[in-house]
Amino acid sequence: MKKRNQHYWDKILFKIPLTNVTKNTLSILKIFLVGAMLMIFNTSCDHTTNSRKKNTVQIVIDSIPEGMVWIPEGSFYQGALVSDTLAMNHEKPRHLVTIDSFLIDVTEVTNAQFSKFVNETNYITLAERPVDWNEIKKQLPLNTPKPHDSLLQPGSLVFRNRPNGVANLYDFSQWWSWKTGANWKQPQGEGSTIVGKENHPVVHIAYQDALAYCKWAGRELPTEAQWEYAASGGLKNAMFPWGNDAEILKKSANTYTGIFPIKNDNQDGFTKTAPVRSFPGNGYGLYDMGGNVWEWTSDWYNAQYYTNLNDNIKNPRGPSLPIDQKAPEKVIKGGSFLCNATYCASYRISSRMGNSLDSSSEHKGFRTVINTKIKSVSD
Ligand SMILES: [Ca+2]
Ligand SMILES: [Ca+2]
Repeated sequence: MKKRNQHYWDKILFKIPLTNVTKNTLSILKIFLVGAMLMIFNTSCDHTTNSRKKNTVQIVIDSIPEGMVWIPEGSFYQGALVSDTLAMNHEKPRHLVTIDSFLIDVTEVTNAQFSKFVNETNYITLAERPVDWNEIKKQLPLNTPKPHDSLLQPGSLVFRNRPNGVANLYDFSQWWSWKTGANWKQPQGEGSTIVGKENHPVVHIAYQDALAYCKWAGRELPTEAQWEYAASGGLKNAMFPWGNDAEILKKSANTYTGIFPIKNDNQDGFTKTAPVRSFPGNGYGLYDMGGNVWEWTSDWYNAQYYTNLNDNIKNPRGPSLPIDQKAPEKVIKGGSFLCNATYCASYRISSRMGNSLDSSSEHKGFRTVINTKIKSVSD
């Protein structure tokens, strides 16, 4: 499948000056493309559906694969602490969850790891794929005009500081730019490179890219509950992966220090991604659960999901459907190098955000899990 979908059209609708086509025409295009995307998505996400069923039975393995740690079964409270003044409504109410044991990557998937996958499979990420107009127009009204070629080039979203300030902190298009040529191998667009960044997290990863890697590696994406349980590192009532001390943020996670999005003062040592393991691990030995790059989970996003849950649920896997099936979103967790307390304190464990499936950007990656029981952890 070589198609660009919703986020591509979001970009040309809202980010790129319209030339040969009118905005209204593009709006119509978008509506039809979202519908088409849904059909495509229903096929491409069979893995998710299957894993939902399959995951009720854990596999048994003999030893822990390199680069993973075993998270013991247990119970925890998912969602925001009552004392968390930064929490949003969709993080509430806090509810008791029981989780089976599983294995999770110690770090975000790195460029080196993703390179190995690509070298073995020749996989092409969504951000690298050109828009195939001949394919897309089959799903559009007859005689829909072809957009200008400049709007059909592969690319992704790249952050830019706005030293002159912004009108508000709601309109993210003020600091995101659609950049032709931006992808996991060229994180900042044409001319940039990952040479020397082999140990940085891979970025510009859309949901289906993460799934493709998981399939190749024999892994899955974590559920939101698994991710949150792992992020706590075994701590009870912790707001952050390192505890409750917000004052040690710059020593604990790669975020945006300074005045977002005007000036990054670089107090934590990194303006973009940091090599994984640059900051201390949490209680389970997991790195960058707060900050560095956002991480995909397998759960559909629904802002009301927690309000409908019973307490003490076991192995929750999120809503059965996205809240908006025309614009389906998955939950991403942990925040990124662009998080800042004044704007997006998503390095908090309970923080969550919905992200459209085909949206990629330079601050979004993933890590994987294996749902497993181990014969003997001491083997
Ligand atoms: Ca930083
Ligand atoms: Ca992270």
